[in-house]
Amino acid sequence: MPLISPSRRLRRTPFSDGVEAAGVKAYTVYNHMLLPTVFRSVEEDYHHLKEAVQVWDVAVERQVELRGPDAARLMQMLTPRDLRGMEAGRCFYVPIVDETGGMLNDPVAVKLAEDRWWISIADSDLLYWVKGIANGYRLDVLVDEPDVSPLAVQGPKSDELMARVFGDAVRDVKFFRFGWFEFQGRPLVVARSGYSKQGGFEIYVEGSDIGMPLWHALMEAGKDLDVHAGCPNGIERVEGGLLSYGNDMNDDNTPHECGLGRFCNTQTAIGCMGRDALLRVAKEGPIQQVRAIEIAGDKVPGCDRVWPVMAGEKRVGQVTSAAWSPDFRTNVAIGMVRMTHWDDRTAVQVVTPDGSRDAVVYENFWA
Ligand code: THG
Repeated sequence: MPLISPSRRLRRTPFSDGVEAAGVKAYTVYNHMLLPTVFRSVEEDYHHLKEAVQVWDVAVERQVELRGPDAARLMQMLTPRDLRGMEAGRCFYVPIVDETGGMLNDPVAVKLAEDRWWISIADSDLLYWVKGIANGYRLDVLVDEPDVSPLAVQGPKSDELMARVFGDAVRDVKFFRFGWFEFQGRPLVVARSGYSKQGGFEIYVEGSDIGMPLWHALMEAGKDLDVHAGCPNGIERVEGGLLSYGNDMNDDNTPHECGLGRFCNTQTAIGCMGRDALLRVAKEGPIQQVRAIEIAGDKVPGCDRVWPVMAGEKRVGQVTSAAWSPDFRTNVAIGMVRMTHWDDRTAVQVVTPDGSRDAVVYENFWA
């Protein structure tokens, strides 16, 4: 592969110096920013993530901040998930849809206070959609991208590492909740969340100046835990069925097609964009849906375009992410499959770049 030319448009993060000193081998671009994808090798990183603890530069999870009296109203306009029962101190995974019910993003909403929210976005320019709605409806709310960069600590030893840096109280933070914890006298949001199924935390680092000091503190405190720089792992996240916006879905898909119907309460999410369209699809049900797909044979190549899912001569879907799983000793994949073939254990074929392979559709992911 050719290199990518650095420039100001391709933003570095507060942790990029640490990432590069740790020997990052490849980057991708996400929200116009550098996101590491490989340190030692994707497979070595995978095993290490499941055994030890890693520190991830996920500053690309940019925040869209809503501040002001209409912040909560605006947040509910953005998502079909009912936010009425959501208290400050909680994080919600929320589909964001356009006026047709198409997915614009699948962020984590962080409720700091009734009048202050962070939307921790996936890879699409959500800021402009949110500003458009805030201004078009003349809402009393400020919308901007603050200097907040998430740093994730993931893996089975993440509780121990976090307790050493932030104190034992961090162990009591529950899944998808956050607390305020001090680092160098600065209060930071620390949530139990992250883009892996191995457990861990996300530190919302407010102020780029403390990025590298915090990075070093975690690396120093975790030496005997075998802490290493890591990143969202392309194998582990497919095993766990964690969706990637732009890969596994885009604005052509409804949340129901993405398997995110459980995060929609379209009946009661009054005022949300695309509500009428979603009420229709919720009633009729989707005709295709995200599924786990096992692809037979040796390690598949990287999936940088869709691979058709076939039932004989008939196209019944597409694979959008795939990887060889060392633990399950098979190729794991995520795809969109039509209703006629989405039942558990349906046999299909997948057209990979090096030929057609036998495959099986599953209703549940591996992890
Ligand atoms: N953390 C934060 N911001 C993010 C991500 C993150 N922004 C970008 C991207 N990841 C957004 N997409 C996701 C996808 C899945 C999850 C979180 C964000 C996730 N899902 C869990 C699951 O599906 O098992 C739990 C969902 C739930 O039960 O609420 O964690 O990772 N800050």
